[in-house]
Amino acid sequence: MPLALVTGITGQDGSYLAELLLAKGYEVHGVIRRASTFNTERIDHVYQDPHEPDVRLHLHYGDLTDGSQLARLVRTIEPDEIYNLAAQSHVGVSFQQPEYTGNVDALGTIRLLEAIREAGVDTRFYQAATSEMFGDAPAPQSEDSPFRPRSPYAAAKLYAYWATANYREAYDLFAVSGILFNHEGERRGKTFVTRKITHGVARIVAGLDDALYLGNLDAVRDWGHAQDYVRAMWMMLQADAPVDYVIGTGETHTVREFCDAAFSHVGLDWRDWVRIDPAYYRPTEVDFLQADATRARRDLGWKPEIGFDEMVHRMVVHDLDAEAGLDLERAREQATRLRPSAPPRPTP
Ligand code: NAP
Ligand code: G4F
Repeated sequence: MPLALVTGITGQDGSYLAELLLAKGYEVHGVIRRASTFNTERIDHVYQDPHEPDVRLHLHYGDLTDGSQLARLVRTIEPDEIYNLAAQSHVGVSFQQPEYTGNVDALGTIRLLEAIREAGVDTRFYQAATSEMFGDAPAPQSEDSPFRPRSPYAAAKLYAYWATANYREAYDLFAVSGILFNHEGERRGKTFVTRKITHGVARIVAGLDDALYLGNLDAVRDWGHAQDYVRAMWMMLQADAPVDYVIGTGETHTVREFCDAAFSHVGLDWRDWVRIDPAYYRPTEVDFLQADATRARRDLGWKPEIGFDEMVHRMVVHDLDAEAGLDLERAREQATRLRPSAPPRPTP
């Protein structure tokens, strides 16, 4: 039975990856942070009581800032594959916590790579790199595009990217970076813009909010569904050789278009409900991300299966149910009775 160690297992991607690996027959070891409240909501449905027989999901306390524990986990578990998904993953927050973001996202990766090197285990390593590293490089961005990071988060992830490449070359480690473009879904954190919007739609329909406050509506992103992207992570570690890959759909939308798609799902005009709060503007913005994932399609045979419209649909339907207890039909009916509280319309 193959063994996988997953950092960031309680996150969006970690939870989907855990499901995928368990379905493929892996024994999965996840690293979780100690918190004063439960932080395992996304993996509760696959959690197994350790006292049951044939348990294949094991959780261990750990933190990317704690190198000695990472070393202990790698040495004792001896995983065949390691997926490093843990990160302070919010670009906006990284401007407020640049030092912490660097400690976790950059140095945390080095701590894990060092743990592997020192333990001498024969393992394959996946690093969660990001399209943010491209910054304002011309679109579409491929593996050959220049890196021009525009945030502390992107700079930290670029450090981790080069560290991964260096350990591959220096120590002959099967270590790869997946340069993943934005991927979303029903489990996306509620402070990322897509989920903030679909969650906001649900709260407005439920009468809990009368406006949704956003920042830059002009940003263009290449949004896919996280379930497709964790499959790409796994495929990269099954390849014959360690190669970095760009993963994305190639299709782009503005934040404004995402608003339109989500609000029109329930028959509302987004311009009546969305307001601009400059607090959400970033000191430097990444304006246009579009993936050229030709290499992944050619070498790995990877392609996305969930399109933009289906993704938005799934997120809106999920949030209407979770937040308002409504199905789409009843939500649309309820939305006809809503009246906007005379908001100033943002510039279209
Ligand atoms: P996410 O939902 O924010 O999950 C981040 C995970 O990292 C959570 O499990 C979190 O634990 C954990 N974590 C944070 N700080 C940690 C620390 N100091 N030590 C140990 N664990 C820590 O992120 P995601 O969307 O699943 O993304 C997964 C990875 O892919 C991240 O590295 C992200 O930067 C990268 N990435 C994401 C995207 C995307 O569009 N989603 C695109 C490219 C790259 P808690 O649950 O306790 O907070
Ligand atoms: O949803 P976002 O916060 O995602 P962002 O910054 O693109 O980063 C995400 O994708 C990266 C891959 O490219 C990952 F590496 C990273 O970990 C993360 O998952 O913001 C998307 C766009 C930005 O241009 C932002 O300025 O939406 C804009 N935006 C407008 N209003 C907003 C808001 N973003 C957030 N979070 N909140 C707003 O109110």
